[in-house]
Amino acid sequence: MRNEYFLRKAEELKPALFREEIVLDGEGKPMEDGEEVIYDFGSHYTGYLRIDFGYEGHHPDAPLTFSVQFAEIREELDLDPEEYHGWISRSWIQKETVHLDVVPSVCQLNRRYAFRYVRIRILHASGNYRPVIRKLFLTAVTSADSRNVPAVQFTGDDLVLDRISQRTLRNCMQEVFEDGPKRDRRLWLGDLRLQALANYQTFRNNDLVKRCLYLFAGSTLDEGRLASNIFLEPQVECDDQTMFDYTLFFINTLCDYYRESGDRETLSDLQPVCMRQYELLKNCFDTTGMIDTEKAGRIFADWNFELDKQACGQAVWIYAVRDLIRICRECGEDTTELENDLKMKTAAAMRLYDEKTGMFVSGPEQQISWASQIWMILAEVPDRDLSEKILRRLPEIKDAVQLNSPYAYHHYIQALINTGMKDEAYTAMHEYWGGMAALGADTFWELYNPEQPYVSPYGGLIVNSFCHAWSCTPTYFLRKYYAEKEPDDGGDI
Ligand code: RAM
Repeated sequence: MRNEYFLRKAEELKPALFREEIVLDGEGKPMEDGEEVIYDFGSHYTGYLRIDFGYEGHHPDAPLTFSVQFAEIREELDLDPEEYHGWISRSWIQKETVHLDVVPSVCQLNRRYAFRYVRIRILHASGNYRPVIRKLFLTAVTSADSRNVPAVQFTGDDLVLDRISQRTLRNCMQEVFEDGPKRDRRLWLGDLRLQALANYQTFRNNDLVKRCLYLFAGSTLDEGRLASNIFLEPQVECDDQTMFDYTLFFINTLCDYYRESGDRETLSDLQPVCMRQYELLKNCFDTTGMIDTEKAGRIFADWNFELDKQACGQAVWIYAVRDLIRICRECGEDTTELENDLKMKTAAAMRLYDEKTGMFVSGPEQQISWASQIWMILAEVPDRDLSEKILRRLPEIKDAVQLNSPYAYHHYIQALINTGMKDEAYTAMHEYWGGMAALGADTFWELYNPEQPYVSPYGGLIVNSFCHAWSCTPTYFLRKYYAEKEPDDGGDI
């Protein structure tokens, strides 16, 4: 379903991109067939590459063919694309074979790439000439305006995390908040929510958040259900997959946006979209208010195939409906039904609490996981004392299903902060994101588990994204909770 009014609003908010030119000198020496060279741009960029080829010898009498492979982290270059047999397309691998008909000339590669390293391998020239790489020109693009970032005097490891986070977000901020500039290069709801939070503390491009909200509202599935992600080209169209939690996060993202911007017009335009999601998801619960995971369909929560998602689904619903009530109140709507429903589903959620273990359990196997505890705490199902007990005990439960993504880890940090465990949150954040920094990350990664730093849910590291915006939230935590700042003046909700 298309809503032209919403899509027009989104189109009007399309941002201009800032460009930065970076030039590297080539080797400047004649290269043989089969010879290769790796260039390092010094940090991660999202952008376009041109390669200036000259030659030595006679006038070139045949095209030059070369391969070019881009890598976000150095380790990626050691992986052979031919050995990738995972379940998402190998077309994401940033490697091309190029024919250059005219030598000397500057070869413009058409795709936009996400990279720090580039490997160029000469495949075939001819007996007449040997190619020479003279220069590489990178045009980096972003819609993030660094001049908007409030000055905060961070030092030491805080400074490191803040910078890497900002670079991650900046390189993902294009015409929308992309999940990752290498893959999938599009707008996902769960990612958007976290990017928006980091953006409010840094680049402060509220209009980009607004644009993304209107894009989701402008292209929905049957009956107005919000998709988990949106394609932009050749025209805006939502993906046909839905995720229970991502659908609900539209509500939280709108509520946060209103809190920041005080933009009433957008709030009242989109409040009916939020209510529609609430209506559509009603049939995902049984008569006692407990989620039926068959009916709820896919719940994301983390990249972890072991994780039972029942408790997470129940809690995310509660977490979202709390914000839905705030939105509806602000719009002058009656919230009695929502409040009663919230009470019932919160009581149902408490039935997942197991006195024996002192933990929330999930699914038929009564699984204990970090994600279930975290989401129940964020949804304020347990009170503060119980939340604290759970969070203190959790690390001792060795077989509890762990967290695999910075996305899931973000929620752990937030749960600690909400429970008043600010010091523990700070330490955990530094250990986790600092672990990636210690491994040389220029931008934070899509997946990271300290026990298995190069974990991939896709069946191959080569398609992982190493600049993934859902991992950019240390800057949000540091600036919101650990730095001295002027008070906010957004909407009062
Ligand atoms: C990944 C995307 C995105 C995430 C989904 C669920 O493929 O890159 O970040 O939201 O999965």
